[in-house]
Amino acid sequence: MKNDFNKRLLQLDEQYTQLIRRPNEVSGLGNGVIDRWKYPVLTAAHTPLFWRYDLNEKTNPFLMERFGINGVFNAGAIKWKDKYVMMARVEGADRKSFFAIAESPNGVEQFRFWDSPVHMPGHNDPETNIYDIRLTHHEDGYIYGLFCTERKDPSAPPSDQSSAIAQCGIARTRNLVDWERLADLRTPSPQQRNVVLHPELVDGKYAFYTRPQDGFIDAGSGGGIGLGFASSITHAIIEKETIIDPRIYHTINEAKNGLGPAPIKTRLGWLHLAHGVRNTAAGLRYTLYLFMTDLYDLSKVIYRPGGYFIAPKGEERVGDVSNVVFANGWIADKDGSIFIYYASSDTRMHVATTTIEKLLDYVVNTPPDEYHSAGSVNTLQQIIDNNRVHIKAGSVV
Ligand code: M1P
Repeated sequence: MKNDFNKRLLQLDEQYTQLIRRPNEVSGLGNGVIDRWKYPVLTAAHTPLFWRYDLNEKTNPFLMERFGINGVFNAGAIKWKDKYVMMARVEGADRKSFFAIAESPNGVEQFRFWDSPVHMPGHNDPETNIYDIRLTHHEDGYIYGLFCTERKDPSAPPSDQSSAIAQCGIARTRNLVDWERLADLRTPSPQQRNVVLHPELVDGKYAFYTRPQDGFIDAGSGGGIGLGFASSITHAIIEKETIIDPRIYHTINEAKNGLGPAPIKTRLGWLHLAHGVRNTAAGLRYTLYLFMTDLYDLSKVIYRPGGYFIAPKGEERVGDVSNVVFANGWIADKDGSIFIYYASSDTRMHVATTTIEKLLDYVVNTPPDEYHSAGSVNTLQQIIDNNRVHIKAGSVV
């Protein structure tokens, strides 16, 4: 029995170490906008063995998992002490999510979890579940984490054990370890998810991107990504939400949308990464898209490239909630590199890399959606016509 325990422990350790040390590589030629990396950067198997197993042979002679991890996904991200840090949504086999921090030396491989998960303080009205944190290094000096809180809908009848209320929790920290929980955000909307704090004050107020929704799943009358302001962050109240990026019929965001991470400030405007959700016969399909707002008027969208920026591909298409890519974390390095951390199918984390110059080119020069097939054909024909000169000159073929 003793030998078996030790042998299995060695095997598990070897398997884990190989995974954590595995070098990553760019996958294929790509589309010129981003490079996808071959291996997922965080998965359930990246969680430490000492989380999942009781390593005492006396109390766990078969060396079984005692705490199953179902998935690691929807991570916030930040550069912290020269390390690339993700604050991931870790979902246990019991379906409850919590946050845990993993760091990498170069942003694309060797992500390793810190020893303990984040102990996020609660308050008087404890939530059942927390998930999808967005990290904002704010100009006031704090790092804020805005996340979704979920509680059972008190008005649901006893026969309904599914209906829930989603709202936005707010916490702040100076070291990513000790978190101060602030009051949950209050808005005019019955439910909220995908709320993000803007990194700068606007006329002395905190600016929030919201996603008003009527129900837990359905956006309902919630028209898209909203913008609102609050004078206090410790008891943040938004009186009015203005929709800045609406849902639109027969587009990638017809069903719902939501902002991803906090926007990146560029010389042309604020660069936003968001997810859009469309209907299909097989259910909802989540893709990512970019848009840009004015540097001084956050409500004004100045570039809105048509279509999606990243869609689920290959193994990304399959998981707990299939056909989903979702991003709530990216890192902009000082040298202009961008690391986009995206989850696939509510199961695992991936990275795509690019540069700020490429993303600016993408948002400025990608044709906008014309909202009908004839418009798409006109856009395509324009590209073909412009290319004729190159085809004739023989420089392309
Ligand atoms: O399952 C896909 C995503 O669904 C929700 O996102 P949204 O509110 O935009 O539909 C969230 O539960 C998210 O965590 C999840 O990845």
